Amino acid sequence: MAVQYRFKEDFWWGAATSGPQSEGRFHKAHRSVFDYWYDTEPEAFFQGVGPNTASNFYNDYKQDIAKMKEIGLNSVRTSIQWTRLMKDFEEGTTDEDGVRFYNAVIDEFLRQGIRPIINLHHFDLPVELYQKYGGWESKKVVDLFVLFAQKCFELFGDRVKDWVTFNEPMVVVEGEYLYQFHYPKLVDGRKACQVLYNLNLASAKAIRAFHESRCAAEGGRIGIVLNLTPAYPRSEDSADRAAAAFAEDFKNNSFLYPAVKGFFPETIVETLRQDGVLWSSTPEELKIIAENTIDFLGVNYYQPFRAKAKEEPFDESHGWLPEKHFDVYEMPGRRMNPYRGWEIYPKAIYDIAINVRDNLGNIPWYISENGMGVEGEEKYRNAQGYIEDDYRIDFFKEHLSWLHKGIEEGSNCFGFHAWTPIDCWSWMNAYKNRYGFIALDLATQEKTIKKSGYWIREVARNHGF
Ligand code: BGP
Repeated sequence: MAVQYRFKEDFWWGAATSGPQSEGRFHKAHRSVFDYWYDTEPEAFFQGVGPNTASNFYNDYKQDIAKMKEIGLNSVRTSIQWTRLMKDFEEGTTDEDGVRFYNAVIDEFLRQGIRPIINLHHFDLPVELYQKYGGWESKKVVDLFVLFAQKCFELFGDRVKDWVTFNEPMVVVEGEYLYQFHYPKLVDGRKACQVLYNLNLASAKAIRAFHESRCAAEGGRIGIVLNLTPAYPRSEDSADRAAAAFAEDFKNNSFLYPAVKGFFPETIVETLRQDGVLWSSTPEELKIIAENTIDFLGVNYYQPFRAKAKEEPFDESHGWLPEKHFDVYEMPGRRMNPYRGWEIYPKAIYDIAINVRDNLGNIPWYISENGMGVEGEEKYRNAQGYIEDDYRIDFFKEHLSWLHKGIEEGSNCFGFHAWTPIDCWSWMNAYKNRYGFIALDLATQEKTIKKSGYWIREVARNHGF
């Protein structure tokens, strides 16, 4: 096969999932905020389906990993659930079955020759830490997270070489404290900003613990996974550009800068101070953030963000929101994924690559999630029994060709992970939109490879497409 877009031989071809979205709740002693939310308000979830069974990875991990191997993935990211691993969050004791399970999973990945990338937090805060301390609003919880992280490094760091502190911490800020799509569904700008700061602090403290552990000495690395939504202005007009610049700094750089450069964007600190919503910090904490930056960056890219200057003055009566400084711009004619309601704009991946090269010290990075969620895929199942998801293959090809261009121009990108290996449960949307290379039949738990799964196998084999 002629390869037009060739990637280097050791490029990561893989996919990402998370503990809460794949394992199911079997044998879990504690509840995460999502488990709790489902138990108390099941109707909030698409068709009333919660995280209880998910895609049954807890029981099926051997078969699932074998399938990931079959489609040629050389690396896979998943997460360790805080609520599964720990017996007592404050004493730092671990649950026997949790330790057994994650050991078995990691060993199975390695036995199949798949590199496991282990993430420590994928929206799954233990609900008792929310009820007792206010969750990420509290610096006590920051330290309890570090205790959990240390346990993970101790238990699994002999085999896991690539660690991630947080998946999409901005989604915690936005979903829980601004736009009400994650429990506790608050609208509280001041708390949102404190949580944003505390998550950055928690990541830096976990990175410090990692660098002090033997994992780092033995060649391990630690990073963070951020959902980057490059912000584009409606026009070149200075007011539109200023609006987009604020959105870029708030949505992307308020995690990217601390993680990579060790400090917050000055404009954000200044604006939040003027707005009276700046977080509380101490010089010691800022020093920890400055001194403990990431070894590599994961970028989840799904959609761009488009901003325009405010047309009406911001209504302060409901409290502060970042929208005080920009309006969302719905660009006419933009390409949309109609199922998820997200814009499709593959070139942004190139813009991210160039931004990393030019403004972030060309740190080693990879695409840690990219994908297309589609509803009702069963109708594309063919006579041979597999789903013909050509739209997904085209989506990946477009994104990969822009990524390839960025790499050709010197961006230090070492891999591409799709969301997700096997159709999995997705928060409020449950199983509405499917993303996997492998289809899940919810009724029978049968898992069948889609056309995109056979395609990615060829891509991995040929180092390109
Ligand atoms: C990312 C999350 C994933 C996954 C994905 C798809 O933001 O890291 O957990 O859910 O998005 O999004 P959704 O499931 O909302 O369609």
